[in-house]
Amino acid sequence: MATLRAFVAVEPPATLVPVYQAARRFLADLDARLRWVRPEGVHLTLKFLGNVKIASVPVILRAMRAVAGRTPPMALRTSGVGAPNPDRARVVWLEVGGETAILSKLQADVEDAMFRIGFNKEERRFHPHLTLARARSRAVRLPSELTGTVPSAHFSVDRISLYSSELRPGGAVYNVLGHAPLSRSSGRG
Ligand code: 2AM
Repeated sequence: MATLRAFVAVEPPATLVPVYQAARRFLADLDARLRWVRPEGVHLTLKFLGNVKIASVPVILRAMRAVAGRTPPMALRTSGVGAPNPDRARVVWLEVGGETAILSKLQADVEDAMFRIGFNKEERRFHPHLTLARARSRAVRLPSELTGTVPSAHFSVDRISLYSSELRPGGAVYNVLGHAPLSRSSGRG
């Protein structure tokens, strides 16, 4: 049966481009050792699904819409360049701040909804981030003065998206398969 590699994520904000460019300038010395995500491909992953049957896409979207329909929109911002392990970084990301309590609840609800339709639970703790680049081969050491070196991008999130990911030699190519709108009438007050 035909499958595709899929994940659930928040789309990149348009306000990200100058921040992305500033991060890239800031890490210019490491450029040869990093493979940068295309700016339009940057996303905030909520749930990596792996290979899914194409026939399951409507089921996944229905489950996403049920969760999104009881989640309010939220205001987020990027808050500096970072990495899980800055001394031996395999990925470089932008930290995400703002209304992350709503985001974390959304991520946990997506995780539960996907588990109920047959996907495995993610073992790793959720850490809100936007991956900008990955090390080409060996891990890189990031400069120590990371925070405050790039401006913040402020953005509001009013939907989540189901993406497909096609692995190509030049890097993954992402396509949006469908959206699930967050509900203004849910949550807050
Ligand atoms: P990240 O960059 O936010 O960490 C699409 O492939 C996205 O799913 C990636 O950008 C990555 O998110 C996440 N991802 C990829 N492979 C994964 C895996 N094996 N397990 C968990 N998440 C993965």
